[in-house]
Amino acid sequence: MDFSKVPSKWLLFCFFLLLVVETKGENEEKRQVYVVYMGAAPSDSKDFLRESHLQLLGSVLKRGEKAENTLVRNYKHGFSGFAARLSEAEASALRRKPGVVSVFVDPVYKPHTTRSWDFLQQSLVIDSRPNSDSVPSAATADTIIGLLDTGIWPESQSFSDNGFGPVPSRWKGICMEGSDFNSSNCNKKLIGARYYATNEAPFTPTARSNANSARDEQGHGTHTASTAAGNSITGASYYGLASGTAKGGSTGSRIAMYQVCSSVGCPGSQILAGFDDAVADGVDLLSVSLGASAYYRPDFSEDPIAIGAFHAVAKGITVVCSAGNDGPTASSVVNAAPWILTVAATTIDRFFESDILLGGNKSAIKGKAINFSTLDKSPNYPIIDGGSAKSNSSDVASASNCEPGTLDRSKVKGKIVVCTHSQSDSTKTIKLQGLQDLGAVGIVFANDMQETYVASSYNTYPVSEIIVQAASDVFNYIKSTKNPVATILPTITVTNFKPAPVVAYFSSRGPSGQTRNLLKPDIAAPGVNILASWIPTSTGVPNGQKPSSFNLVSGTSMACPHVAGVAATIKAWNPTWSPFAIRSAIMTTAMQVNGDKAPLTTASGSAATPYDIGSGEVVPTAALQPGLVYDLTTRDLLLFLCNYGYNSSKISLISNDTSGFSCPSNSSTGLISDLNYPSIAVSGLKQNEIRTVNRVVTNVGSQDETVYTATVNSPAGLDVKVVPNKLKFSKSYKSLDFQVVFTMKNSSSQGDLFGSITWSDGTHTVRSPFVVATAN
Ligand SMILES: *[C@@H]1O[C@H](CO)[C@@H](O)[C@H](O)[C@H]1NC(C)=O
Ligand SMILES: *[C@@H]1O[C@H](CO)[C@@H](O)[C@H](O)[C@H]1NC(C)=O
Ligand SMILES: *[C@@H]1O[C@H](CO)[C@@H](O)[C@H](O)[C@H]1NC(C)=O
Ligand SMILES: *[C@@H]1O[C@H](CO)[C@@H](O)[C@H](O)[C@H]1NC(C)=O
Ligand SMILES: *[C@@H]1O[C@H](CO)[C@@H](O)[C@H](O)[C@H]1NC(C)=O
Ligand SMILES: *[C@@H]1O[C@H](CO)[C@@H](O)[C@H](O)[C@H]1NC(C)=O
Ligand SMILES: *[C@@H]1O[C@H](CO)[C@@H](O)[C@H](O)[C@H]1NC(C)=O
Ligand SMILES: CC(=O)N[C@H]1CO[C@H](CO)[C@@H](O)[C@@H]1O
Repeated sequence: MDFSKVPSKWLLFCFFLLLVVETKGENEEKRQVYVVYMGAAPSDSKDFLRESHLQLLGSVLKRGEKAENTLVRNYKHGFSGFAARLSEAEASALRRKPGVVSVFVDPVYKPHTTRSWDFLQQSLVIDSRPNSDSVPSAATADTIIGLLDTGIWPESQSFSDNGFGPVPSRWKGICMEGSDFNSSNCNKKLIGARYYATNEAPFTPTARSNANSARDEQGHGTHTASTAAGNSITGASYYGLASGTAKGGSTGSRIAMYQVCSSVGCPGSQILAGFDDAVADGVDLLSVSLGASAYYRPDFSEDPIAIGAFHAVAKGITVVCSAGNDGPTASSVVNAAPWILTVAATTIDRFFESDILLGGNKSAIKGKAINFSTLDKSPNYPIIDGGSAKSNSSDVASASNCEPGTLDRSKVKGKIVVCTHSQSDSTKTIKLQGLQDLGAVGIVFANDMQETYVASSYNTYPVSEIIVQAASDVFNYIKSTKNPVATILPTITVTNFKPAPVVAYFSSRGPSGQTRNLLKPDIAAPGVNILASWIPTSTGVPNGQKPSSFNLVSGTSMACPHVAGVAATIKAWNPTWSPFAIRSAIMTTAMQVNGDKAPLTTASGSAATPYDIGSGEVVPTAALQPGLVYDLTTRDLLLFLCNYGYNSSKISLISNDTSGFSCPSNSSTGLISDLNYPSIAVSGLKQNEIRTVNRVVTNVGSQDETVYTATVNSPAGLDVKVVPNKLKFSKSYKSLDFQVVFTMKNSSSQGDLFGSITWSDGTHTVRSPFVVATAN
């Protein structure tokens, strides 16, 4: 198999499958880690639960084998279950035991940064929240944000506890001792840290750098934690770039880090342990910037994030997750369970420009990238196209792409090389390493995709990235002269860049692969070139400089903690609100226009749809005063599971709140549309068919007596009515029902039709996007 021709996403998928199924079949005795999920934890003794887990495990093992020896860890706070080393036969036997919801091979998830896995060990970057100054400070509110991530760098200024009062007494967490990390690394800001060591390959201490400690050695967790709740730090920059104040979304919140990822990934068994402990420790909110790849989307009952989040939310803990970085492919969104707040990524109005100057004094070609190169400012360096430097044994196409091993050293040494690049190629890091080894002085990547706004960081190596149109100017120049020369200019920070925000090309898209009757993602937030705290690293430090304590990074990973920060502020203002009310406030107050008041667009320039941005770009100030909220209860989620196809017996294992609950006999996937969600999705609507969707809104505004009126924005061919279209709230009528009636009028309108309904009382605007997928 020629791997250079295989799309990298598929390679990643294959790699993933290898991790998962490697040991299957070939040997019944060969064991791997399985997760055994047993639903809600009973309220009684935790010690008893461990005993019963061991007993259950022992019942499938060979006589004489000790259950203790195969148990990896058990879950007993947020939910019940365990992880154990099992053979396939033992796993199947457990699957048939009463009380077991699911048994699945421990999957490996990854942080949602834009870099492919090989990049994670290198450099990634962060950014301060735009315009967060206008958000009232909730410094006295004591919201506790837990993060499941790669760990934390406790010495970062972002986590200093100056000015913080005592740790809230309801906090039950710990600061776990580990290598280079002890209890004095936690303080009144960073109030808890846990890690999950294991001896399972490939996660053994020797295989990972951050063995046995919550200390972050990747940078990702430090970045997300400081974005969610880091202190305000003036004079922050990444080697002079993006300089300003770095500030978390909720500076007054406390932070608890659950290190569930190491350099080799995030095992599901550890993600579950993080959720289990966070629930017991007393976090108010969880920010989870990791997930499965879009090509491996397990059922809710076999997805550690969906399972952990379900039980956290049932306890009133808001769970915010990244949507994934597999866009712009349709239906690539992950973490799409209806109890999760799913976040897409957009750009901010800051951009990093690294221009290319060609010989003969042509005007500079605008490129992007972050470089710390020391090239001359005048175009003194020979520039060639990779294809013309091919080695004798390779073909022009591979050489044009600068695939490793295709270039002739003597032809590229001392030169700037132009490489075409598409998503299916080897990664840019791999290409860069190859060219660096051959002695090239710089690289121009001519991208065939829409990553227009994402500036990758190349540290000390001179790189610029341009889009295909600009590339033709470069290629024409190279052809036009005998000795073409060029240089790559210093990276500059461009502020007030327009348009912004724009949907990040990498952001994963709807519709949800699990159900077309629930709209995902939910919301969009900044996730491109974000500046936030980082671990000190010796790699990529420009000559004569000290390692930066900040970095610029991109990914839905970075968008997620922005929304977690907003959710924490709402929670601080309204401590009794459910996770669903908080999510509703964030979604119904989002904006659908950019800084120029023009509709939000994708990186390719097309109008952004709810499949790209959910209800829109988060507006932190507006989210504090939503007026009305679409609330839910755990029971509504159980009803969702009925409609999704789970039977009553499965649901009664998952939730212990099922007394008197059974699935209605009319349960159907169509009724998922009736879940009281702040957005609406209806699928399979036929010509002339009428579909009615139910909703309930609750007045949370300061006026008890108020009247809201509905307006509808509907696409051509679809008739949409809100009944009634006026809602009169009063002291005794805080919650009111209404219906949205969809009628398909024009059969030539086909596909996914988007629109919105908006309630307004003149002060508040409460908007819900809808999508109607027509029958085909
Ligand atoms: C249900 O499970 C939760 C943990 O998920 C536990 O805290 C609660 O006490 C349980 N309730 C009952 C009635 O067992
Ligand atoms: C924690 O580690 C630091 C530095 O290694 C040391 O100075 C301090 O005494 C340790 N504290 C505890 C409680 O062990
Ligand atoms: C380019 O033009 C500038 C002034 O416009 C001049 O100073 C410089 O020498 C020129 N360089 C070349 C290579 O022609
Ligand atoms: C490639 O082929 C050319 C012409 O056939 C020859 O001169 C050159 O030495 C070859 N280069 C290598 C590295 O084999
Ligand atoms: C419920 O569904 C599970 C599988 O999800 C199945 O094993 C079980 O037999 C079903 N129970 C009933 C009562 O249909
Ligand atoms: C489904 O059945 C329940 C009673 O079990 C009823 O209240 C509800 O109205 C029914 N829904 C529909 C859409 O028929
Ligand atoms: C139906 O929709 C098509 C395309 O959207 C439009 O051209 C046509 O005028 C519509 N017909 C009616 C009767 O509205
Ligand atoms: C941000 C930064 O350091 N950029 C560097 C990029 O490379 C030029 C030289 O080509 C340096 O002068 C810049 O400082």
